[in-house]
Amino acid sequence: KKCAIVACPFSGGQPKAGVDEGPMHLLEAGLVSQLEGLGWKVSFDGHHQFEGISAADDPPIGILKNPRFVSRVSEFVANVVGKHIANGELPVTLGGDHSLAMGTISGTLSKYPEACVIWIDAHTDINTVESTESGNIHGMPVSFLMGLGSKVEEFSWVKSILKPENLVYIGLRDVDSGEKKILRDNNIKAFSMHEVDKYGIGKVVEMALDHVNPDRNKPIHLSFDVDALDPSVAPSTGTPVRGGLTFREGHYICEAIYETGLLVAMDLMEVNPSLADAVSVAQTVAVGCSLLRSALGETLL
Ligand code: DIR
Ligand code: MN
Ligand code: MN
Ligand code: MN
Repeated sequence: KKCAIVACPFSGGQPKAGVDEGPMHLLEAGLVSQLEGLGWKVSFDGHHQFEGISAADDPPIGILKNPRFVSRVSEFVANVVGKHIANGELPVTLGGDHSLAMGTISGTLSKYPEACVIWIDAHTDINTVESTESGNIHGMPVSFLMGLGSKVEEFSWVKSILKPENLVYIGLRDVDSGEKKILRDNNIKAFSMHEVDKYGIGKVVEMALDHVNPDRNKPIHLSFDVDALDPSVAPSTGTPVRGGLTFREGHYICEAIYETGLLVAMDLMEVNPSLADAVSVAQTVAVGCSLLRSALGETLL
């Protein structure tokens, strides 16, 4: 049992400063020793330092903001994650904003092209170059991974091999109209908070796994945006949306995925310790650590 912490202090996929401090806070809260306490051998090679690109050298492409910076960081992260998996380690990537998942999932797919992705988020992050209204690339990584929309030369390193049938969402409640069309057109399975209310989280996770992993034999990449949780549970994040997952629903998802024995990589994204008061920050950081522990095998009994 080996895992590797990939600490990514990166905020270029969205406009709010501070999300780059997420990894430092999660580690200062004792994440490494917490995972060691679950029996993992944990490697942590320090916080990656991403060299910024000046605004003058990174003008928008269309309306995409910081495209070169986002692309280069994600490409770097893809290589790091891919190497850890090749080493037999389970990479645990700490964001940073969710554009990083372009990198982490590329890394996972480089080793396991048939891996499925379970994306836990208030948002679908599947805007294309055509559909994005914000130009914030953290709202777009899934479309790049699937090769949707017109191609951007800067992102040509992304292999775009994620198939729609290998992706499932849980926790959605703020999906742009253009994204809703993309989900329909590509037949992408999604469980919004409506389905969580209707069926309960146990049934939703079972249905999600039945869709992407019917024989329970494919590797799983879990990409968890902390804004999937209700803002009362995880207040310190850049785009909170009310009506989210409870503390237990979030943890149940992680526990159930651990129980499959198929988890090969995990992301914990969008913790922003500069938003909200100190108590809320500590609460959000603690929840981030406990979600990670649940996904790596912590049980209640
Ligand atoms: C919105 C917000 N759909 C966008 N996305 C967010 O900017 O594309 N993702 N907040 O986490
Ligand atoms: Mn700080
Ligand atoms: Mn989100
Ligand atoms: Mn997200």
